[in-house]
Amino acid sequence: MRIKLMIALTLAWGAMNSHAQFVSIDITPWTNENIRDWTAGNQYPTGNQTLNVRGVPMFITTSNNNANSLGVMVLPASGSTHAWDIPVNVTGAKTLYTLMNNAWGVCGRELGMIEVFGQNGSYASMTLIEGFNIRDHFNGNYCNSLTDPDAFAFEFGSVRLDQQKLELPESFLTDTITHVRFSGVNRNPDGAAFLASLTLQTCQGSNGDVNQDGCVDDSDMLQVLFAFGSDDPDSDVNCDGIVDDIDLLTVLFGFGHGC
Ligand SMILES: [Ca+2]
Ligand SMILES: [Ca+2]
Ligand SMILES: [Ca+2]
Repeated sequence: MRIKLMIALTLAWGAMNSHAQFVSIDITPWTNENIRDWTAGNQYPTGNQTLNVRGVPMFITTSNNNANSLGVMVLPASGSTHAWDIPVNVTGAKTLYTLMNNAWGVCGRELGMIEVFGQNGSYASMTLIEGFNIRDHFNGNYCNSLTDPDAFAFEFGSVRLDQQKLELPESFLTDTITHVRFSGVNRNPDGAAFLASLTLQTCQGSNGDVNQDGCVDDSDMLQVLFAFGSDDPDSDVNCDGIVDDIDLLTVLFGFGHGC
């Protein structure tokens, strides 16, 4: 089984001097359904393309190499918990983004989990709750609400591929993610969750060259000073979510490097 890790083109998304990079994880080997066959599914885009969702590149795939399909991993109707471990080899991750929804759905029910495992023991999880961060794929019957402020309604006519967001603990910045687990139970009408896309955002610490012109000098120091106290990711050298004295010191200690 060949696992493709696609380094999305950072240049195509967002600022050129951002430390953030996106890594799309291709789920093609585990897809088991084509949701373009579901109710109003022909309103979904076809797979094998990258969608821009809130500035995040999300790769969607096909099912059985059918160019007119949108392949997803949907929890099988086994009546018991099913879990997939998706291998990942990404160091320095900051945020995990998914595109998920489900069949049917009763608001408030737990449908499963997304878990993230680091080589050195870092761990994060996101519980999938119907009507909170995941909902029925199709408008009309069942549960159609999305109330998690971190979830984003991403709609195509009357169907949707909503985006979930999981901020990872800081320990992942120095750890390597070994795998992401998608698990849960398929129950009608509670819901059967599916995963359509998985992207990790990483943050690479730097030597203080925040404007990435190859030289650590007064222009980098000024950029960090002007952003001081903010969460400006372009000036947050160590990727801890705030621009503070640690970032400024990194620039000072790196002063003159590469000039
Ligand atoms: Ca519905
Ligand atoms: Ca510079
Ligand atoms: Ca910082």
